[in-house]
Amino acid sequence: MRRLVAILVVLAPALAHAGPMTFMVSHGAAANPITKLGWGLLGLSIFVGAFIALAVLIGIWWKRGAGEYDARGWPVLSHGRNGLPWLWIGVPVSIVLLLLSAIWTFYVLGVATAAPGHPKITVEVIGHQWWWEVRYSEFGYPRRSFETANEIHIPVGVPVELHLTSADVIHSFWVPQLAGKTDTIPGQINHAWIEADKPGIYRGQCAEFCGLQHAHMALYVVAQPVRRFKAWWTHQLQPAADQVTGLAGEGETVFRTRCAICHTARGMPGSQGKLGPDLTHLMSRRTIAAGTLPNTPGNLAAWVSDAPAQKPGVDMPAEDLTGPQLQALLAYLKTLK
Ligand code: HEC
Ligand SMILES: [Cu+2]
Repeated sequence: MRRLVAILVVLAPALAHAGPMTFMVSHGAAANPITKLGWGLLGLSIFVGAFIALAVLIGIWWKRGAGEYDARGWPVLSHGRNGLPWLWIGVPVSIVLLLLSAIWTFYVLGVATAAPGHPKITVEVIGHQWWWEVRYSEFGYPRRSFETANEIHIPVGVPVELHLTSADVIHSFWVPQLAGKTDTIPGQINHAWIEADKPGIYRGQCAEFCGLQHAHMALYVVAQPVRRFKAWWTHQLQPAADQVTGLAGEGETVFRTRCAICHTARGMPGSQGKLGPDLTHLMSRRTIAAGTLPNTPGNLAAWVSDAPAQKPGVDMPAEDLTGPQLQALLAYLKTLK
């Protein structure tokens, strides 16, 4: 009993809302039908398994030796009074249960793929080895847009349409509490939608093996009340701070020469690199390197000086920066709020 309580205490956060990644509890209209289906089919399977086990046990203990036997002592399949009625009941019941499960599954597939009505917000998500590029753009004119990485903000209670594709190999976008899996395939745009019914941070993960660092390709969906989401949006639209001076100014020069070839700090001339994540608002993100490290000054320094040590195989090279260069660079990165 005490052990059971201990297990429940350990499991509790997984069952509570917006804890670690879990497919057992969902938090939005796109994921709820899938979760219900999952529990429903699990319940049905348990029931059928238990029923069959029970029938077998009854057959063994209760009707043991009750059938007819041939000359060699082998049982003769009974078509008599006992066997046939069960056949007539068992086959239709199985057919009906399987058909209902199939119909339920197809219904859920339909709900899970088709967004309700016209989405107010569309977000482009592009899988890379091994991070997620996220692009937002405004409807209307002028059509301003911004990019971020590994962190998707959405307003609570609003369906958000996702346009999913990949820059290299096939990945799969999966935030189990908010939606089912959708593959990201190079040269093809797949549509999916997510909606969160509660504010919270929902973890997601690439769900299609995509190379060495597949396990380090996480993302977070941050669901916020509409007002806070709008504030975030307005902030993200702003370019990187210009006019940085002092140590950060020196760091900007290092950034321009060593990093800008792969990274963008929007607004900084000559920084339009596309190979790595957009860093314009790097400091507003909770993690770096696709959920691999919390975004702390120490982790940032470790990452910038030797990224492959943190994530072997990554496309970002180890930079042989001098101590002062690294300090200046970090001071500059801190201005990317
Ligand atoms: C050859 C291209 C390349 C160069 C040069 C490069 N990076 Fe990167 N960088 C990447 C890639 C690719 C990633 C994504 C790695 C991942 O998460 O798997 C990345 C990730 C990052 C991240 C984490 C961003 C996030 O939101 O997860 C930071 C910070 C960063 N780089 C800073 C720098 C700095 C500073 C420099 C210059 C010293 C630099 N990079 C040079 C390619 C590059
Ligand atoms: Cu992947």
